[in-house]
Amino acid sequence: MRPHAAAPTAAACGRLPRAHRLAAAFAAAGLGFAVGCMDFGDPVLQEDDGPSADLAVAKQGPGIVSAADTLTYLITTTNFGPNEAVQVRLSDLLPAGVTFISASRGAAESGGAVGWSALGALPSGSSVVDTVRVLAPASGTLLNVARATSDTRDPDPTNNDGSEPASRTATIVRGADSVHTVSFAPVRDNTLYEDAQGDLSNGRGSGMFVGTTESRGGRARRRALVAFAVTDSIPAGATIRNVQLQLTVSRTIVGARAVRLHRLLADWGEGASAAAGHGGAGGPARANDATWLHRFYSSVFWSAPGGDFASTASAQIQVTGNGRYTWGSTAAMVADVQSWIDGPAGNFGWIMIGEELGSTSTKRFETRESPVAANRPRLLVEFSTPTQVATRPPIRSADHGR
Ligand SMILES: [Ca+2]
Ligand SMILES: [Ca+2]
Repeated sequence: MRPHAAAPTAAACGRLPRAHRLAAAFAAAGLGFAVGCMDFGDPVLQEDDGPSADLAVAKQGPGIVSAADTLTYLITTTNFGPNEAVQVRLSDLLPAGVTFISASRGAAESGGAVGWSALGALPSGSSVVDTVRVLAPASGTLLNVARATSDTRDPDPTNNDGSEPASRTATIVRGADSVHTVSFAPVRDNTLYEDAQGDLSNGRGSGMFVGTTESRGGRARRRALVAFAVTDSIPAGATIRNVQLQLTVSRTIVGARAVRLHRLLADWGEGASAAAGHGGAGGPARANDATWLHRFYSSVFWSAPGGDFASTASAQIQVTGNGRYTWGSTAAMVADVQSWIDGPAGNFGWIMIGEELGSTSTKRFETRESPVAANRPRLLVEFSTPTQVATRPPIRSADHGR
């Protein structure tokens, strides 16, 4: 008694081109049971050579799986007649790297191939469906090929010798995430100097200023801007995991003061301005400089003087004397950088805001123009990307009309 013994299906398989009959049998096939397909209309010529049976093998498997997933392959062996096929032997050459788990009809694996015991006979118009379960490796593209032979003469071996696309499946294994860390220098940095005329900036200066200072006889605020081209080294689709901003204080006359980062909401520029001396008073703004009033001097303005930024700070630390300081990683900084990867058009960097309500609080940070490279701002980002397996290997695309 064969567990695969086929019953004719209601689907009318006869008088269809063979490719369609195969598809019909295939579509009707479910996991672990057999289907039949009877009464073909187009005879295969075999006048003088005795009985013949055209076996065909079709294969199904998942197109993509994750590392260590279980894959189930479905193999349909069909006899397109005209006679029964005797001693039908099926084998499945497993892809390198997979681990065999089990197969239908108790078939065993040996030397990387699964071999089924011969069927005594497969009637014309019948199909048998077999399954193979394996464990996927960590990565790679898995090409699996099935073949069937019979002691009955096969007028067309090409549809069951494993060479046809229908008898082959390719599965891409999506591996575990890979993690990368990259470091960025700013693409621009500048200082907004509070000033009624909006004509002060320091685009080319080696310092940028944060906090409140005494200027022109009154207190005035300073805010620093810094932006990084994160999409230069982080691909679309990456997941940001950790973000740290490092800056060096090179001058201050006060003790610990809080300095916050806020995500900027509008673009801004760095022109050719350069402040004299230590830079604390700013210099004449030049074309495309950011100022307290301008995003791009002298014709493009912030919506609000002092910059357009998210109201909630992304990070805040206490800054004391000269030295290197690190903001983050915080969930908000990670979200900021993720948003710049997902939508590069919205990447305007951060504004740094100090304590602006009390007494003098100014801190001078080194810019990307600092003569000392180690003192320049750095952004460190750790991200992960799904491991990409290149492409499926070329599989014969010609169908040979079958
Ligand atoms: Ca054949
Ligand atoms: Ca600059």
